[in-house]
Amino acid sequence: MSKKKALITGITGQDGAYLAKFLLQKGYEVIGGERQNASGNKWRLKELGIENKIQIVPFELLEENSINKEVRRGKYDEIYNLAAQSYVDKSFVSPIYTTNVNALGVIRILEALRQFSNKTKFYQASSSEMYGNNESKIQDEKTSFKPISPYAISKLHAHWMLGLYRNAYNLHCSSGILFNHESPLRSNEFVTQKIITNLIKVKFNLLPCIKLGNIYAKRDWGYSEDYIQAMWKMLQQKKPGDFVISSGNTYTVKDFVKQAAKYLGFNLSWQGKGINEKAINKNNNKLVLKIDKKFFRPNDIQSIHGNSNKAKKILKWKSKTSFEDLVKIMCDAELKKYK
Ligand code: NDP
Ligand code: GDR
Repeated sequence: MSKKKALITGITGQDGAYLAKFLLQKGYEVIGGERQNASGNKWRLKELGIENKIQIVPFELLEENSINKEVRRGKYDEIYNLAAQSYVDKSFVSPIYTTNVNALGVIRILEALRQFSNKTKFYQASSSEMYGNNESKIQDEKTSFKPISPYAISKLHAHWMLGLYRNAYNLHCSSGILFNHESPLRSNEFVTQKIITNLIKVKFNLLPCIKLGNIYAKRDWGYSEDYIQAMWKMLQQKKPGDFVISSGNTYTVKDFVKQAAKYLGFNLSWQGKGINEKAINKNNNKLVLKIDKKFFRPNDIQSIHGNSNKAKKILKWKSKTSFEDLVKIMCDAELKKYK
């Protein structure tokens, strides 16, 4: 039997790298889509030792021609669209660009599939951000969406378009509504990696202190390497669908700081309130963390908590890595760089 062939857009990102490794292990031929003006940085693929096992092709979500050409040429069994302007905070600064990439970009792919490759199975990276500050304490596939950022609205536009193409044109399209997932490959502009890299710098006296915004935001954090397996499982189903992928546990950003600080040997004392809140290391009386207004967003999700029972039942998938283990994996990987 010939090898299955998959295109992963956003191959240079966190999930793209882990998914590529996973599909290679499953015997796939993996092609990675890289955007125009790409970061050019393949450090994640190098880190996983797969840089030379993947063919890279141009794939720019802003360019219909680039997408049509590749979808037509590739004759893919599966396409995973992980590419996006994925920063929620940046979407407030660049709402038009974010919408063009995340919403229109997906329609460009769906149109290409409909016209040139309607047997290809398609995965779209949808997001828990689409729920916004919902009344439901726990979110599943039936919960209504109330997006509160340009990023979330762009993702919801794509999500609904995908549903339309599935129903109207019978395309095999599935959406993973993924809750936050992290790893040592996470960009340090996201809060978990920022906390860990900065705490380690503070520990080694390379940074005076760490500055954060809303530390009372609650997130349902899981591990990227667990979550990418659910993407693949979705495309192995006879029937496509939408699936919530989450750990089912929520913690505040402050809990994440506490857990990482404990693992890294800090003995924190929290003082003050609101913008004046800070954390001191009781071992040496030095400031470790303070709040900086600059890192607050115009709108923010206060709490998010996923229910992945559908994925458990149909995909036989569940989140395996605990919050404590996730923090440990990320801290150990960062500490290694200092040895
Ligand atoms: P990353 O930010 O790590 O990766 C994003 C990727 O998209 C990068 O490879 C980037 O390329 C590429 N990209 C950006 N703009 C374009 C463009 N115009 N055309 C083509 N490619 C582009 O994201 P993650 O790996 O964390 O997430 C993967 C997907 O899942 C994203 O769509 C994200 O929105 C979504 N998601 C992520 C969650 C998470 O917690 N990680 C949760 C829910 C959804 P370059 O390297 O050149 O910048
Ligand atoms: P998020 O992740 O916006 O949920 O999007 P991020 O880690 O950026 O923020 C999580 C929460 O932490 C608060 N926060 C800070 N965030 C950042 N980045 N920097 C800070 O200094 C800081 N201080 C507090 C934020 O306000 C927020 O409440 C991620 C991305 O991967 C999206 O692409 C994906 O769709 C969602 O997760 C699910």
